[in-house]
Amino acid sequence: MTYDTIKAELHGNVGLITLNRPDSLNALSSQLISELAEALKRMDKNKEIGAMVLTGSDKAFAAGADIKEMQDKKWPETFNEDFITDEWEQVANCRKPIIAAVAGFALGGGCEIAMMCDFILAAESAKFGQPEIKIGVWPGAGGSQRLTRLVGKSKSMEMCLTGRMMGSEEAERVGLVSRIVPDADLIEDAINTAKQIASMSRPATLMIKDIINRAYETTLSEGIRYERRMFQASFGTPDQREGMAAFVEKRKPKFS
Ligand code: DAK
Repeated sequence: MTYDTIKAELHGNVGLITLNRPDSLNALSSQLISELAEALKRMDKNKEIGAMVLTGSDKAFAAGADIKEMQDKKWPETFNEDFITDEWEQVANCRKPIIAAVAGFALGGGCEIAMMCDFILAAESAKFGQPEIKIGVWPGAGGSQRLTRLVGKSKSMEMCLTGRMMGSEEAERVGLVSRIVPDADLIEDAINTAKQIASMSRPATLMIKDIINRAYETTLSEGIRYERRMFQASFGTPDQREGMAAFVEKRKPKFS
């Protein structure tokens, strides 16, 4: 399948999606978001794929929603048509793990899309921000909520109220990104990390994503209870028997 605003490729059992509107720093137009949602849905359903990587260019992961496209919109049309909601949420709704590989700008909706992924690998050049305040609005795709949960109230308030950008070192220090890698190694590192995940037991990867995300939606005691029940259920999978037998027999597991 080919697209106009993104590239979608397979690297073995990993799906790689590259945002591809270089003239506008990968501004997230409605066409781009539709194509991204479509490609992610396909990859999520494709049994061959175990994990996905979402990336942009070396200049920009994405500089936000397309301001030129949305500048003339009016309320209540935005409200009545639930302005660009469904397809944006597809990133967060994938069941398989998605890694955001971010170089350059990840701003506004770009930062929000990166935070919808399961973790962020940052190139040294990465810059994150929620600069909507500078154009007279505020985050609309989860930025105020996800950024606050990831980096805390003080940092999130400062970022959203001033629109300042956060570089990769600060982003790693405050827990927004999992690791920093040299720009030249970003894609290879992200694909190798995704391949490592894709080589594990599929039910285990889906379950881990599910139980960690539960931590954001419930109390500690309910989350622990959910994790325990799910752990008990792991004994119903062939991969549990294979993984534990392989450990005892000192060999590599062959997950089904
Ligand atoms: N939209 C449209 N075009 C953009 C753009 C954007 N967000 N960002 C950059 N571009 C375009 C520029 O207009 C320019 O185009 P030409 O003038 O060449 O035609 C080209 O990309 C290169 O940009 P610059 O010339 O500005 O490049 P610089 O290196 O000087 O500056 C920059 C880079 C990233 C600092 C700057 O471009 C910038 O500040 N960009 C805007 C960043 C921003 O404000 N982002 C937040 C947008 S609001 C929602 C979902 C999502 C959202 C809301 C609701 N729902 C689900 C309800 C999200 C909202 C947003 O993201």
